[in-house]
Parts: sequence; structure tokens; C-alpha cells
Amino acid sequence: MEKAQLRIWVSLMSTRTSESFIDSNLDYDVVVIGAGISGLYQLYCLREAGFRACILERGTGVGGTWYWNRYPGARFDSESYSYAYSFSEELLEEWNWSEHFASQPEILRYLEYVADKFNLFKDIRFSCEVTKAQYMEEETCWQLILANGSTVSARILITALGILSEPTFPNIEGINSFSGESFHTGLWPKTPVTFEGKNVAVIGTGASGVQTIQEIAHEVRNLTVFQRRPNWCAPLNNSDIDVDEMNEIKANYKDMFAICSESHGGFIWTVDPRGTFEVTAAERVSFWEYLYASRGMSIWQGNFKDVLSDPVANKELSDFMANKIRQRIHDPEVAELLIPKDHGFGTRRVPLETKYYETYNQPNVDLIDLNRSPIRAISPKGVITSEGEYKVDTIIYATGFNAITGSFDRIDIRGASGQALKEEWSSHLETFLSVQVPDYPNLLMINGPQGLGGNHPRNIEYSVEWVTSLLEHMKSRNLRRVEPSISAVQTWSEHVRAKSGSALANKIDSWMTGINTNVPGKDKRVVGFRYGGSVQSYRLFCDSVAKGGYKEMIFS
Ligand code: NA7
Repeated sequence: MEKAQLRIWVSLMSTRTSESFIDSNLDYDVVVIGAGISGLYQLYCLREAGFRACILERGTGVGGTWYWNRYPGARFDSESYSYAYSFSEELLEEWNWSEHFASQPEILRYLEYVADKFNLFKDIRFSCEVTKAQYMEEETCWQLILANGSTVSARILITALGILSEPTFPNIEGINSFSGESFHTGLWPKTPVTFEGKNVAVIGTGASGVQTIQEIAHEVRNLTVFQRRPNWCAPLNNSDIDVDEMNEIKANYKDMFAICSESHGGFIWTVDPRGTFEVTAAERVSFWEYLYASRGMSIWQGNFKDVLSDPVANKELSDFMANKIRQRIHDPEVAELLIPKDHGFGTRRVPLETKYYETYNQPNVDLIDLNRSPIRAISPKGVITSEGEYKVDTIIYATGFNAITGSFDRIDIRGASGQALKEEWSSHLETFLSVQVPDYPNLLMINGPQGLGGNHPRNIEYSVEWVTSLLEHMKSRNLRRVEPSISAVQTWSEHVRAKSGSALANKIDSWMTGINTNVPGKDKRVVGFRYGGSVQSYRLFCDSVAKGGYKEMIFS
């Protein structure tokens, strides 16, 4: 071949390479951030579909939420088998759960087993914190900068960050001056922590606080719980699973997952089609007694159809739950402190408990009402409220997370016009299907804002498969760039707002409505922070986009 011809050929090839989805100049076709439940399955699917992919993970192991939340008593509040991956029959057959609601160590073992079984470890880079992600228009790729200064490039960036992965500490003066040990439930150390003989403070009574309190109350010398707002808790009713029961569960997996895809939130509990007042008072109470004695979220997710939307029905149920608390607590004043007065049952995330209320009957447990005596400061010796100082050896912050957008905010994500995603979202939070954001081409989110709540792994599997199909669509047609159209984003956001209408939960301050009093700017409820519709309506929308050839998205 003549030199001039060779030059033309090389230049043709390089044009051809740069015009195809696959570009060997890039480090990867797809980079996934996060090795939790979403990231692991995403890596598996990408590999099956023939993409060069890797996960960047800031921790030193897989598991995401279940890697970081190692606090005492951490466990599932969805049934273990309904929370597990469903994509592999072999995996379903092999894995045996020891409890209906597995504890964190067992969950982590499961996720490590999955990563090992599908040989995922080889493509996960641990201790890799992504600090910046910049979309490069000319190269049609994402350039990532890691905390160690190195860079990684990929055609597509998938975030699998989790919705509760940015722990927040309370905004209290002197928090760093404490001389004892202090922990956040969402950043629990791997090394064992003992409480024996110690005076311990727990700040926060959400799901993590409740699980921690009931677990350590028997071990500590004295436990002081600092409560701002009580939550409505329901009995977990956990129990062991023996071999026969596990075999029965395995035999019914297909039916169980079918129920999950037919239920509103992806759980195994489906809403009762009757209205609260369509039955007699005696039938109502007997149904609620049955649900109170049933496992997990039954009383929240399997209740009468109107209890989470009709204030009168909700009040009736809340009164039933309040009486349960009164029956279980010896001291009536303590009982009243533990009964929420500012929201009805099920309108915030319901912590599931095991003898949580009885904990407050123990002589070594005190409940401090922060509404009466707010925390003024943390001192070197403990917690100072308006009524005095509580000297403790250990402080546990069970103060929650900067939900959903918080994990994006910690990365400086810049789109095609150079705008920071954090700034973009601080003025208006809009997505397409919770998967894409205009001006951030080739950025795909698993369970981003405006996404489904409920039983996450069920939604994760669906979203990961949807995203993988989109990428296969692009690869097979040599499409290198994808971005949602503005009109598609508007249509989706209108749909999200419409679906946020009737649920009482949308009128209450909680992380589910975008509130976190410890984060500046997160003091106003965001309509459609999460998708309020059902699993079915979400999937119907996404399926129709895929079936219609992704007309709502702009490819080039
Ligand atoms: P949550 O549910 O957000 O709970 C956080 C708790 O911490 C809640 O009781 C808060 O009270 C309390 N909190 C937060 N900041 C403060 C300050 N500054 N002072 C006193 N108390 C404070 O987080 P979790 O980790 O328990 O659970 C998160 C999710 O994980 C849960 O919903 C399940 O889905 C699993 P507040 O209610 O705001 O008055």
C-alpha cells in the first residue's frame, strides 16, 4: 500500500472508530459507579451484553447500603427472599436464607456470594471514589476524575449510587469536641464495637435508630434516646426459616415474584380492595389485629385501600396503632411521647421493630423529648440539652441521610454545557423516567430522583434491564449519544406530579419528600421527589418508551 493510501486508510479507520459506539481509545464502554445491589446486577448485564464495563466503588467491598450500614441490629424489613435477586434461577436455588428478615452480616455474605458466583470482582475497582465527572462533547464520552487524581474515560456513565448513601450528621454545635466514641449508623466501622458497661446516647428514632436501640438496650449500662419526632413502628414478627420452609419458598418463587410485580410497591403484600369503612368496626379491628401479628410491612402495604390516602381512614388506623403502643409501655407519659402526633400511620417510612416499645420499660433506658428540651450542644462529655448535660461514653447518630440527590451532590457532575448537576437540581429537579437528565448526555441513573420507592431490588432489576436494552439499542445502531428531549422530560414530570396527588405521605416532611433539616436548602418538600405511582404504572411508561423505539430520546 502506498504511503498516501495508508494515510487515507488510517484516517478513514479512525473516523470509523470514532463514529461507532465502541471506541478503543476510551478506557471502557460503560463505567458504573457503585457496587451495591444495582451496580452488581448492572455489571452482570453489561457483561452479558458484550460491553467493556467496570464498577468504581469507594468502599473496599461490595454491598453498597449493606456494606456501610453495619450498625447493631441492621436487618431487612422486606422479606429476605422477596428482596433477593430474581434474575438467576440457579442463584435462587442455591441460596438459603436463615431468617424471614435477614441481618446485615447475612445480607453482605449473600451479595459477596453473588459477586463471586458471577465472577464480578475482577471488574470492580475498590477504594475508587469518583470526585468529578465531566461530559466531553467532542469525544462523546464521560471523563471521570478519582480521589487519587487518576482519570477514567467511558462512552456511558451509569450511576448506581443508592438512594440512602450520604449519611448526615446533625447540625449541632461542638459535635467534634466529644471525647468518647461516636458513630453514624450509616458509616459503621468494620471492627467490633462493644457497649457492655457503657453509657450510650442515641440521637434519632427512624428505622436505623429503632433497630439500634432495641438491639443494644440489653448490653449497655445506660441508654439515653434523644427523640425529636417519634415514628409509627410496626412489629417485624421475624422468625427463622428451616430447611422445609426454605424449600417451600423456593418452590413458590415464581408466584411470589409475580405478586411483587403486581403489588403497588413491589412487596409481597398487596392492598386489600376494601375500603376501611366498608366493613363493620369489629371486622376492621379483627383485620388490623391479624395484620399486626403478620410479618413485616403487611400492616403498611397490605391494608385497606384507603388508609394511606383518606385522612379519616388513616386516623382510625393511627388510633388503633396508638393504643397498641399504650398497651406495650408501662409509663403512660413515655407512651404518649412515643405516639406520633404530627403525622398519621404510614405517611412516613414505618420502622419495623422487635420489642422496641418494651425497651422503654427497661430501667436502664431513658427517653428524652427534644421538643421539650432541645439539644444545645455536644460537649466533650456528652449531650447538652436545655435541661442539662447527659454524660455518656458513646454517641450514636442515627440521623439519616441526604436522600436520593445527596449521593449525586458529592460528585461534581458537569454536563454538556458545563453546568453542575448539583446546581441544576437545586433550582428544579426533573428527569426522564428517573434515568436521564437533559444536558447530561450518556449519563444513565439507576433509581435516580423521581424514581420508584418500595422494594428496591425489584425496581432495580427492572431498571437495570431497561438501561441495558437501551444501550444494546445504541450499540447495534452505532448511536454514540443519548439525551432525553425537553418535551419528554416535561411529559414525564407531569406524570410524576399527577401520581403524587393522593398519597398522604406527600404532605408530610420526611426524606421521602426531600426534607433533611441538616442539609442547607433541603427544607422544602419537593413534589415528585420520588415517583408516587405504582410499580405497574412506572413500568408501563418505561415499556412504552422502549417499545416505541425510544422516540422520546435524542440519539446521534
Ligand atoms: P431517618 O428515617 O431519616 O431518621 C433520622 C432520624 O434522626 C429521625 O428520627 C430524625 O428526626 C432524627 N434527626 C435528624 N436530625 C436530627 C437532629 N438534628 N436532631 C435530632 N434528631 C435528628 O433515617 P434512618 O437511617 O433511620 O432510616 C433511613 C431509611 O433506611 C429508612 O426510612 C428505611 O427506608 C431504611 P426527625 O424525624 O427528622 O424529627
